Amino acid sequence: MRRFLILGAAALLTAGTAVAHGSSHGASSTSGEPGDAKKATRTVKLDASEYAFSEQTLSFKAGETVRFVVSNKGKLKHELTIGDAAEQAAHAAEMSKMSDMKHDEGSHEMPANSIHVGPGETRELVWKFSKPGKLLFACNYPGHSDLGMQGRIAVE
Ligand SMILES: [Cu+2]
Repeated sequence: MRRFLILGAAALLTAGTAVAHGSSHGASSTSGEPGDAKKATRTVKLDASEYAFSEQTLSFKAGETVRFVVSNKGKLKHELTIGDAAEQAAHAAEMSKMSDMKHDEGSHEMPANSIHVGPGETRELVWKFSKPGKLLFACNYPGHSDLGMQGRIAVE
């Protein structure tokens, strides 16, 4: 338990640094852009639960549009954010500022690279990967990614 607390504190520090340096956050992203579902060439199904996604590593080609279909099989709310480490940290910092009660979709501006999925729900995020690089997918509810809700995306 103590180890998780230390990891959590480290994550908060990292997130704080990212925000202080004004990392980009929003539709224009280094990791890609919102995609058109009609142009999707792949569908990736991800099950979310406490505290894991059903996949840990994904790989795509630059220029590929991917339809992520996320089913929440757990009892808590989860989310999926696609982005580089700085984007994940920025969104995690934003989410840690608000209580779970208030953090419903619509109560704050969601970045385009993120969807929330309530228990029992299935929702989709369509994302176009623009260039090669190493990205992450994660659930940014406080503590969830440290407990295992994260994975790697390689774009070649
Ligand atoms: Cu989660």
